[in-house]
Amino acid sequence: MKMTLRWYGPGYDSVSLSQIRQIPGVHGVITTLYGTNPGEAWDLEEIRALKKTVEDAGLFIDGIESVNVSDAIKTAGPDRDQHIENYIKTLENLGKEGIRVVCYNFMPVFDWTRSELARVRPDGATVLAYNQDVIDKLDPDHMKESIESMSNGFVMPGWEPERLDSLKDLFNLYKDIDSDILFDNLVYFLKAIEPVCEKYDIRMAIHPDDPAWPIFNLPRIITGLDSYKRLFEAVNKPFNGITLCTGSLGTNPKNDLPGIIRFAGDRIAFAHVRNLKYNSDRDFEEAAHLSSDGSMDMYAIMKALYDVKFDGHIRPDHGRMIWGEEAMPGYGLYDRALGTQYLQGLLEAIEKNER
Ligand SMILES: [Mn+2]
Repeated sequence: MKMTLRWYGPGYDSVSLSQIRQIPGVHGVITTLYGTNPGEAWDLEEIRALKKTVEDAGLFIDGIESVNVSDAIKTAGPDRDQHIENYIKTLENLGKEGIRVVCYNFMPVFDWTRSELARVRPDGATVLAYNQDVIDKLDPDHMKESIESMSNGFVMPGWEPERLDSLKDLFNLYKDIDSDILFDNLVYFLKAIEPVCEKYDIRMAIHPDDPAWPIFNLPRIITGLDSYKRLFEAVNKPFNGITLCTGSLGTNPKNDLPGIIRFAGDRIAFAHVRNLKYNSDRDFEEAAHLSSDGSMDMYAIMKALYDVKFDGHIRPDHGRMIWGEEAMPGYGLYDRALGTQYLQGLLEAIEKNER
């Protein structure tokens, strides 16, 4: 397992590569090419320049999160095949630069959804939180404003303003898309990119839906064990992998995370490991990575990853905002750095104990 940190690139991230370089055990970053829109092909020279920036700082690009899939691909719109061709070009360019893991998601309209970006916890830390009653009362058309007003002036990943400016049109695109159609569109996409992934040995790592149930009447297809059974059966090839994200799958307390890890096994191409605290079945908040701060057994999660011989890249996920840091909610330096140390500590203990 190689420890990484998500990094949004110069001009977008409050955290610098030199800071990341000083976190013990961190091998590289998970990043993306900002300024590109879903559906466009990424330029080889721009990928090279990003790679050089990261490598000059003594780190590696250990994976891309994300190459976003366009709404035309998700809805089988008129531009679908052109966008897939562009996606293939992007994968080819990433493959030429030795980048082998690509995270993506197939969520309609909204990426991850939270009702609060700065809920205050008893120790004064602020965290992202979700309350179903608040979401149920919310007009999805105003989701953009509500997220923007809470995001400290940062552009939140998945909530790019250009896209969300036309929310009504977006909802319209999905009005006839149920979960079976969405799943078929995912399979169509995967089959189309299979040859380029196999040529360059790229593993596609689909991120689970967050939260792991339908919201705003939009379908969700990657929510737990049954989704993975269906996904692996539909495209039974090693390139068709997953991002094991405990924070997203774990939004549903019925998801047995170690069980899912053991089922997915070598299809886990990338891992996001973090903790959540459930306050009720309608309300949860993000917690420190430490097991006792939340509701998850982080030891059991790391042990399961060890047992399935997961040897890919792992990163802590959303951190709490602590020590007065000002950053994109969930993506400050301090708490995620603490997370890397805790997860590596668990792993060292597991490895030495097993030897
Ligand atoms: Mn995640």
